[in-house]
Amino acid sequence: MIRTVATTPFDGQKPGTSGLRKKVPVFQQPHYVENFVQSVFDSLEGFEGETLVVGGDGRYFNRETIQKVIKMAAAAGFGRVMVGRGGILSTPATSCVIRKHEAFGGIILSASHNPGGPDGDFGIKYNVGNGGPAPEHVTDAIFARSKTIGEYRISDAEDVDLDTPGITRVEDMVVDVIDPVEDYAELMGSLFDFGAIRDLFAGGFTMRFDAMSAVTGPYAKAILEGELGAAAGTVVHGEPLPDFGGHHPDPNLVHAKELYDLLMSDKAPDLGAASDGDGDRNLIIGRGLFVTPSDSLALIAANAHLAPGYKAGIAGIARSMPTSGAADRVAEKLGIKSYETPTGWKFFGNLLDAGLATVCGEESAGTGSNHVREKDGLWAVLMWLNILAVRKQSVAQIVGEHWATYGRNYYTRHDYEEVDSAAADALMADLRGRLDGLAGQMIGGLTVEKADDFAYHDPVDGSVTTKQGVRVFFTDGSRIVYRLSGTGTAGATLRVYIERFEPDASRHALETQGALADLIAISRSLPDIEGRTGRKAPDVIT
Ligand code: G16
Repeated sequence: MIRTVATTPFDGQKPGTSGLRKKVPVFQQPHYVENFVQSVFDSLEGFEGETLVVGGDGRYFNRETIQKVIKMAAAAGFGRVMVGRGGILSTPATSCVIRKHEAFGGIILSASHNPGGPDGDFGIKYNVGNGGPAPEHVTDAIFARSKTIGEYRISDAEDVDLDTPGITRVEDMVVDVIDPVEDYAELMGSLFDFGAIRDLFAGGFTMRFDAMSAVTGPYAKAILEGELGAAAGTVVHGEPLPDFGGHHPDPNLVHAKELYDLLMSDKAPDLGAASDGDGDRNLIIGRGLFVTPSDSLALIAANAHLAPGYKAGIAGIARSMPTSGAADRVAEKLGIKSYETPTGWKFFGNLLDAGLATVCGEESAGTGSNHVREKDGLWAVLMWLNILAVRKQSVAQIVGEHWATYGRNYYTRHDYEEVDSAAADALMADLRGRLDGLAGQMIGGLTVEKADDFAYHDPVDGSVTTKQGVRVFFTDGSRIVYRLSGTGTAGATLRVYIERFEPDASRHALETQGALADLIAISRSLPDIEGRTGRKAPDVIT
């Protein structure tokens, strides 16, 4: 039976950079999940009888929420829900399933790289029919609805058995429990030269893939160890755990330190890689060399034609504004366009749908292409394996040759986490207020060329998105960017992105923080980070 339940609005159900993210206890409040899911459904039109894809990264509260979503989808009139077995579907696999089965949309339960468990984070994202994150006009409508909601509808049917593949029903709606890996693995097989990668592993190539006890374990085991013949044990932390084993499932040099240390040691395998909570981020480390996500994007763009799915070349490259300009140099050489978008994968959707860009990437460890409408961690790893298999060189040789050809963009991001929100807002407001007067000023030995607050004009739908980050450009081509994260759940996270281009190959082997030392000092003094936030140094450096 379908029940209508009276409710009252909750404050703050505003989707951020990537869906609604809050602490688990917030989501556990009675009606909290239901209010948000009903607000999503109330913001959509034309889904009667259509298919909704549902899955999550397996974190704490995943299964309970999936049951609610299924029962509410039945009450709302969806014709079918496709749900990953065990409630598991990585973010890119969800995008793949939505596209392949021409679903109306999908609900992904994840807070990505944020920690999980009873006191950790949880999240709900809605993806539209192209498989990508809901664009801003949809998330704005969801937020507006959440502020006025007075009731929701839910079936009182028994819970669905999520562990047995096959078809059941809730009310009139079909529930199809699907293998979470199958469609995705098939898509990867169509894009990459699995034969060449098999030969690479057969020839003794070694690798460690750290799934960080998150969603990519089953995918990586099936594809790397199963289809491609990587040695058993290549995938570590391969079981998705509700609390990710107590770690942040964030593939960066801080949270994947064990992997990094291994790759810097004399026991290093040829390649180290990792993915995050929901499988859309990636980390690539060669023997003795970390590849920054910005460089990885540029390298993938320059070498994509080596993979069968991209052999005709790429149409364009898109990167988020704070991502380094390395990819732009590749685009220039290839004679294709490059696009600069605000942070948030949703901004790539129009460019991909319109065929303007083929490869996209972000400094925040996200890389992907037009094969789905999400960034895709395992895709990036397979692309690297394909490139390594064809070029028969080490990661370090490939990166070194890339820098020699295009120059090197030294790049680092400094994060100040859980800063007092009012102090962070004031810091940004002060910077914005000073933008007009910065040009021509000499700071720490460098001269400011121009400064602005990034605004994006979408070339496809004409929409304009403003206030996406303060950019300070220097006359030597260096750049510092300031913005507040849209994915945190406690206080504010100030992100500072620092970049310098170095064309001289004899200066390509410097240590990154040292090579950027003068800019790093300016990045702290210009907005007086210590005075305004009390922080002498960042919490995380990547
Ligand atoms: C999300 C978005 C990305 C964004 C990242 C960091 O990634 O999808 O586009 O770059 O957050 O955003 P922020 O700097 O606002 O914290 P994920 O992997 O968390 O879904």
